[in-house]
Amino acid sequence: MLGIEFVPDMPLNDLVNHCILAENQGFDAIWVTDHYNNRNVYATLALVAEKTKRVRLGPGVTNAYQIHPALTASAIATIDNISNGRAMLGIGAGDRTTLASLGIQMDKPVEKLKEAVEIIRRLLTGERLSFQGDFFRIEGAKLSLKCPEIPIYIGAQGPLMLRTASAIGDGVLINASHPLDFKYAVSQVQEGSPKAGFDIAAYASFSVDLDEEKAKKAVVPVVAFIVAGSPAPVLERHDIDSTDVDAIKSALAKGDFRTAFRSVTNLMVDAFSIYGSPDHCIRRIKELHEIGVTQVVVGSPIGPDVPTSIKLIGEEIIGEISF
Ligand code: F42
Repeated sequence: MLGIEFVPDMPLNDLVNHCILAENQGFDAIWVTDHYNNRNVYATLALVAEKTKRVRLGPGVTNAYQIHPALTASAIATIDNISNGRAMLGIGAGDRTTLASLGIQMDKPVEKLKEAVEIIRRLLTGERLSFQGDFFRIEGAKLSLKCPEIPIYIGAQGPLMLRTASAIGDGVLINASHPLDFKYAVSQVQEGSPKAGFDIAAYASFSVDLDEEKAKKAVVPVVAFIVAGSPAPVLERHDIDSTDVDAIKSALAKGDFRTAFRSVTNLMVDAFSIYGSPDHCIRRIKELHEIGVTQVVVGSPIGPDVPTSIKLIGEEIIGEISF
């Protein structure tokens, strides 16, 4: 399965046009990111649902710190209604920096997510729910619509979250691009005894163009931010030198993007993105599939020119992917 990620930081007309193009080019799924500073994820999804016919769609990913699970259940059920049953829900811990900027502390993310997912699932079945958890207390809540079939995907990178995703989810969205990271992640997911048909999605930073250098240039800024936010074990897995990482972090902290982007090494670009010609991207996607990945989500930046890259994926890549 091939999905695509859009960040609603652009005029919605543009985003919707990209989605229509992606659907016409044969993509199976559209994931819209959720950050309060961008256009609202459900308003965006409602518009995309209206203008598309076949693709599955959902937030990739929302969280239970900013939005109560009952509201998430109601919002995704509404998207399911508008799209005639095409909704999927991506939910994760939430972005630590974004939460901090709203004064929200991310305590016990795994336990909180488990409660949230249970509440969402039960409300989506139409149950009148009373629930006494450590984080949420609910007395006789009931939705006026029910959609028990909506698949729930968990955004996960850490070992505990990956194992939890396979225990409570229908799929997992793993923010990574390199086979080494997926060898590790898939082993963790398998430890959690995933149900049959569990979808392991690679939420990858992706840039495709006929000109490899152009593809690389487009992905470097994204990689700089990924490197700056990656935990030490992930950087060590790729033999990335901590002094190289510090150079990027301090430049980003000063707002010196030129220096930050110039400090991104080839090793970093290879570790944290899938980029280059269609043939190279096909090889990488196949490698991930051999490890156990069942959906690749083409994530930011997609390419130096988004519509051109979507067409290139439709014309040259999708036909070569058999899962
Ligand atoms: N975040 C957003 O805010 N918006 C997005 O649109 C978004 C998209 C997205 C897509 C794919 C994806 O994989 C992630 C995405 N994210 C997005 C980020 C997401 O919200 C999370 O920040 C990210 O997935 C967190 O990754 P993580 O699996 O590493 O989990 C964190 C919380 C972590 O530290 N996990 C550790 C682990 O091993 O899994 C363990 C944490 C732990 O042990 N917690 C315990 C507990 O109960 O939670 C106890 C600790 C305590 O507090 O005492």
